[in-house]
Amino acid sequence: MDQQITFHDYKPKTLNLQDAVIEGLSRTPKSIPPKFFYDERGSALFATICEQPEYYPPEVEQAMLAELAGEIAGLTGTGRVIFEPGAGSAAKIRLLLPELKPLAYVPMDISCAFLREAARNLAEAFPALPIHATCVDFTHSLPLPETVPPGPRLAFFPGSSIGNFTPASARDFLAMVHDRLGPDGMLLIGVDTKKDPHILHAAYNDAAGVTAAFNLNLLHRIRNETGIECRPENFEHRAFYNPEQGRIEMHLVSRRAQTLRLNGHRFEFSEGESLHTENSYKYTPQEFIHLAASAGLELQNYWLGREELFALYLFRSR
Ligand code: AVI
Repeated sequence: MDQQITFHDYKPKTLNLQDAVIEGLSRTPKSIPPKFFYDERGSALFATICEQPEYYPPEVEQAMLAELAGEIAGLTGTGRVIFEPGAGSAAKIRLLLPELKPLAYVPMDISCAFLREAARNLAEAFPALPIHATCVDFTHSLPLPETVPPGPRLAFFPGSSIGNFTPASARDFLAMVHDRLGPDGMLLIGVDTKKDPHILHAAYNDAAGVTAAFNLNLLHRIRNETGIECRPENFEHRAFYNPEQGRIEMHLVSRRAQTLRLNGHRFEFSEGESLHTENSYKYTPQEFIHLAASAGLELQNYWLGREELFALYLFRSR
């Protein structure tokens, strides 16, 4: 089975948590980038978020992929090279493979160990699929290894991960995808829609408290990995929809005045002061189609899922 998989390590730089913490806590307002959520416990908590009834995106998107796979294949044709930035467990692509019948699949992920395991599991389920597992920080580059055969390309970027970029960096990322697509390339992307703020609020404030635990885990991680003097119980989870910005914001709010100390640095928090941990932008179809057009992508088709909760877009490179 292993001849079916080639593995390519582009040695993504390990993220320096301590530098990011010092930099982020020195800012006004204080912030830490959301990529630091995903240590082992954070990734497990995110998987549990995806099972919460209030967090609709995974369920709606999966139903759409399963239902639309044949229609999507009718538009893309078969025999493409599919690459998936941030493929993770490569679960969603399974819904498309029987219809899209790709020439090769290139999962890209920053976690090499996780990627290897995902590639092995996928190879077991799809023994005829050539897999070129590519360990890379996809936010910086999207290399296609030399072993990848020539052929028209399809980028797959599900899960509304694009929502965690600012609109300006989303445009830059889509432009990088566009450059990788080459002639006749296509992009299939899942994007969360703007909707009733109550639905959004519930999705990021689930009753079981999993999203709160996910957010607070950032402080546990920072404490364990940098040794910062910090009591996570002195912070609380806050997530709300910001209609001016069109985004969910997640914050950790200080329950009291407190000082966090790290390597001779002191970071003062006043009571109620927030540490901004994530933005999750939501787009109307019109807004997203416009954003993608600014990155050179031309709309081929789009679909709205149950109650217009989520959207899938298929673009062609111009
Ligand atoms: C990974 N990303 C698309 C999720 C989102 O909805 O923005 C991360 C998340 N944060 C809290 N819940 C889920």
